[in-house]
Amino acid sequence: MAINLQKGQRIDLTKKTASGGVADLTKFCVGVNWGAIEKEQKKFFGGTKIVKHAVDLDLSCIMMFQDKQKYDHLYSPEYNPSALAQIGLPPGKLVSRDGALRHSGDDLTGDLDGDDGLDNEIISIDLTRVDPNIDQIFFFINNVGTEDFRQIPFAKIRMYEGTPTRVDNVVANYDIVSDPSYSGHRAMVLGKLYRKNGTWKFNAIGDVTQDQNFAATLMNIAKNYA
Ligand SMILES: [Ca+2]
Ligand SMILES: [Ca+2]
Repeated sequence: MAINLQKGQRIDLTKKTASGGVADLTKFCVGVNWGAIEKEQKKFFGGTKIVKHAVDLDLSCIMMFQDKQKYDHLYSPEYNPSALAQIGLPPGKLVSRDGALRHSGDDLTGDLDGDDGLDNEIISIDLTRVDPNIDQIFFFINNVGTEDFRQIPFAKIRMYEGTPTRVDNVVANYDIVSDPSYSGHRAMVLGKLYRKNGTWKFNAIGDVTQDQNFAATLMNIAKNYA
């Protein structure tokens, strides 16, 4: 049974084995599934039509080294590298240096034909490959556009076993548009994987912030959460 995560909830990363035992969950995906906004618009000669409005959410990740001075990152390669350089950030990339985390790529629209049941942006994780000097991995979401989370028809986060195109076993779910307190916000510190006594755990932080773009959220995390 998947856990419905509550804001601030901490979970152990374990799974049931076929023989009924418990094993560490080391390979899984963190995915976000969301929909484009649909609005009914009056037609000139009467009647209505549905107009679709793309929503570009970005799922990003920052991996903090123990010394808290260094980090690795996954964020969209679509971000302008020279604009990033001006604020001291490296260009976007989809694979972590240790090869442990992989991003499926920047989805610019959300589901245009209703919920397809698949996540639009996915980070695949293999905890056994994470650099031993990294002990916190933060996930965060920004909306590139101006809509706040409550205007998006659906936006769900989940942790699951499988691949970007195949969901085998959902470990945890997290609904980010149903919470009224998310109204008026376009950025969220989703949660963190953290290593404690050699074991990885997950904290569903779920803090919405006033950050205007992903770079502000990244710096906010490095300064206030790491
Ligand atoms: Ca995107
Ligand atoms: Ca989808």
